[in-house]
Amino acid sequence: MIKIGLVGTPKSGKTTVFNTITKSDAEVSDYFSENLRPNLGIVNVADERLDYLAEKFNRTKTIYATIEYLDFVGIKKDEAKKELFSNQFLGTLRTVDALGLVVRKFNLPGIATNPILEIETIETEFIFSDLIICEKKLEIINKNLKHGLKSSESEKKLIEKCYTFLSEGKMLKFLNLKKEELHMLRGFQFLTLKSIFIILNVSEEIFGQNKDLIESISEKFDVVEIAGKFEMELNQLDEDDAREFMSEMNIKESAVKKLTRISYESLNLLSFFTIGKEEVRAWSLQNGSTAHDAAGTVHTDFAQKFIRAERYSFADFKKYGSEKELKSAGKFFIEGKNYIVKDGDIIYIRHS
Ligand SMILES: Nc1nc2c(ncn2[C@@H]2O[C@H](COP(=O)(O)OP(=O)(O)O)[C@@H](O)[C@H]2O)c(=O)[nH]1
Ligand SMILES: [Mg+2]
Repeated sequence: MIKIGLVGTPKSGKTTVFNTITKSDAEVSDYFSENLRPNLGIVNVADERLDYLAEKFNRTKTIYATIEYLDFVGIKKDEAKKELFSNQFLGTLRTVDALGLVVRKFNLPGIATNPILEIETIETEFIFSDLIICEKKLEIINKNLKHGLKSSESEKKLIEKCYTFLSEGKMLKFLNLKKEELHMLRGFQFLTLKSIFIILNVSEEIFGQNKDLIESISEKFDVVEIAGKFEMELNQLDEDDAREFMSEMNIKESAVKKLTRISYESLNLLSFFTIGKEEVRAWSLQNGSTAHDAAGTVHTDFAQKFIRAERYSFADFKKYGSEKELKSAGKFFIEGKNYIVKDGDIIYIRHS
């Protein structure tokens, strides 16, 4: 399951956004912002294609792909520098797949809004946090060298390169590291290597009026604009009423849909489907993955005992209507381990 961490400065509306998309009612208050454990919520990835398949195959269960959201405590300026991030906070934060940075563009009494500064603050904290890791690693390497213990020269060089880049105030994701280098760095779980996107949280009165700001943010990051509090309040209403309020405010896509889309985009994910005896199911997979990877996603055993994958595309299924018709049209394919899975593939894994 994909894990998205909601991060940001205190009172940027992280918990409000969390409540909006998970339809929960975690407390939005100062008290809870002292709570170190993040709020957790799981959200289905809506997909009309899967609904269509459930109906056509007459399956009683529809299992959507899911995203887990973690709503973290606010990050204050200089916290990382002073090594004030708790181990628990950092430990959990480092396990997420992508970071959704919630930025405030609504008024709070006595605090001005400055979205660009908020983004820079969090960037700086993450850079510091990674810098400290590099520093500690280099210390260990140098100490080992002094004691005549050899350590990998290429690793030392790589960490030094990262250290220098971070010292210049830049996130590692912009260093254009090679695949092997990324592999070597995997264990460090650097925050600035993670996918990161911006959730611009605005008050409903100014929704849709932030084009310039969004443009300047998007020079560096993917960004979505949502009216977090407004949409949270809509959770109390039934769907038709909520839709009407949304269209009055000219909000065309719900926050949860936007976040799903941007999560998939920034993690470069696709969806494939399986048709079981009782259920249709959607799975998420990184673009460029193979049929063997897909088998492993469904079940570790299926990857080990992989024989072949039978597959057809959703678009073809819609056109031809049945597996039989797909076969006679030559649109039902038998694939080996190395087949590159496409978005919308319907796959059956044959295994021993
Ligand atoms: N006007 C407005 N207020 C918001 C919005 N989102 C959050 N708030 C308010 O901002 C305060 C902090 O929100 P909270 O979600 O607890 O922020 P967190 O500290 O980032 O988790 C609360 O009083 C919220 O009601 C929004 O989109 N518009
Ligand atoms: Mg909060």
